Amino acid sequence: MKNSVVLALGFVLSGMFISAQTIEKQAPQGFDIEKKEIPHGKIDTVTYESKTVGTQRRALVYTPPGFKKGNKYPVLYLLHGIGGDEKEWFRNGTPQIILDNLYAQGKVTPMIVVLPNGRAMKDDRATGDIMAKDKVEAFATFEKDLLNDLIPFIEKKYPVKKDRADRAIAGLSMGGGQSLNFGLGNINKFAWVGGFSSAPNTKEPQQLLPNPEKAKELKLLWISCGDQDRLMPFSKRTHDYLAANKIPHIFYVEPGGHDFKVWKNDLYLFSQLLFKPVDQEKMNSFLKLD
Ligand code: FER
Repeated sequence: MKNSVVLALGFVLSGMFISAQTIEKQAPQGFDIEKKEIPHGKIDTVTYESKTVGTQRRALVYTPPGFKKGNKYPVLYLLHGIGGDEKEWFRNGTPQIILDNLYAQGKVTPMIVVLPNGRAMKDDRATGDIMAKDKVEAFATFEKDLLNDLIPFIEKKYPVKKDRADRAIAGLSMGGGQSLNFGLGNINKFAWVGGFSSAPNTKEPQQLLPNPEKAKELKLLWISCGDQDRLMPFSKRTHDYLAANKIPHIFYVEPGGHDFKVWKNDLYLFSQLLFKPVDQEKMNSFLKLD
């Protein structure tokens, strides 16, 4: 009896050790440098009708290298921060370069990446006082725009898989809070959820996930934050609640502050986990990856 417990514990610990060893935590040099000689994905600007806002709204859409209309792709909705718009990731985070480079190495499952404007209001530009109440509230309104307007538009216009298992949501800061709020609030719609350096708009854990067991239906729940980021408490309290409720998730405390160096690294790591079989044992061992 005792021997078997020791054996089981040894097995679990060795699994943790192996996982921790094999998980790359920092993108290698050059991961975000454009390489001319490899195939490139394509960025489109799309306009969709938002019944939620009552306007035509814009989003960018990245289709992967080798994209074919005849195939069907999973989709990642990738959300920006409080000072950004649909171009923030594209300009500062260059997901198109990071992903092109990963595709060239066969490291990501082909997916479509949608970069929406998460400030769902008539004037959705990041101008004037970006912290104004109506602008901050518009980040919450975006839940309706995303679910009722943007996702149906993308699913009509692009060849995409429509199961929850083929839909991911992630974002940085305000977009991280949105991803946790919308993703965990709509587990029937999203199976992959990532919050990078999530902002104070992140709901309190009890509100975020009143029934923690439900989160076991997720394929991946990723929470990361730079160790120098003053917004750490919003990630930490979410992690603490998940850990207390034994919900498998990744909590990655990485070197850095509240900036794109961290978020590019997050995208590099997170994108490689998406839309692939999940090893639950491995997930558990990621409980705290730092
Ligand atoms: C705040 C501090 C930071 C806040 C939002 C942020 C709404 C968002 C930062 C970002 O998106 O980079 O108090 O309140």
